[in-house]
Amino acid sequence: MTDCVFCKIVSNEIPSTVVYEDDVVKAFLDLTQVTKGHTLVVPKKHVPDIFAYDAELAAQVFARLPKIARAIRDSDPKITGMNILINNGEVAYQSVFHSHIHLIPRYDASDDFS
Ligand code: DGP
Repeated sequence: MTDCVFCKIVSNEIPSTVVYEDDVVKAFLDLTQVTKGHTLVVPKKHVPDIFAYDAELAAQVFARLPKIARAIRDSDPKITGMNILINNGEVAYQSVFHSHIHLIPRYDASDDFS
C-alpha cells in the first residue's frame, strides 16, 4: 500500500529502529516511547486491522509475540512486565491503519525508565 507509513517502514523507505524481523513480521521501536523499549509488531503484509486477519495470518503473527516479548524483557533486567495491546479501529484509538501490536515494557517498582 503506497500511502501506508508502516508499509514504508517494512520496505525500509522510512527508517526505523528494528527490534526483530523475519519473513512475516517486523518489530520496531514506536516513535512515541510510552516507556523505553516500546515496540510495535506489524505483519509485513498490509492488513488494516485485526478484523482483516485470516486464521493463518493470526497464527503466524501471534505465535511470534512471546519470542519478541522475551527478547525485549531480556534486554534490561529492570523490565519485569509488559503491556501488550491493540487499538483496533478508529473508535478504539487506532491511528495507523496497518495492523500493529504494542509491546510496552514495564519496569520494576519505581517504573523509572530514565
Ligand atoms: P495506534 O494509536 O495504536 O494506531 O498506534 C500507532 C503508533 O504508531 C503510535 O504509537 C505512534 C507510532 N508511529 C506513527 N508513525 C510512526 C513512524 O513513522 N515510525 C514509528 N516508529 N512509529 C510511528
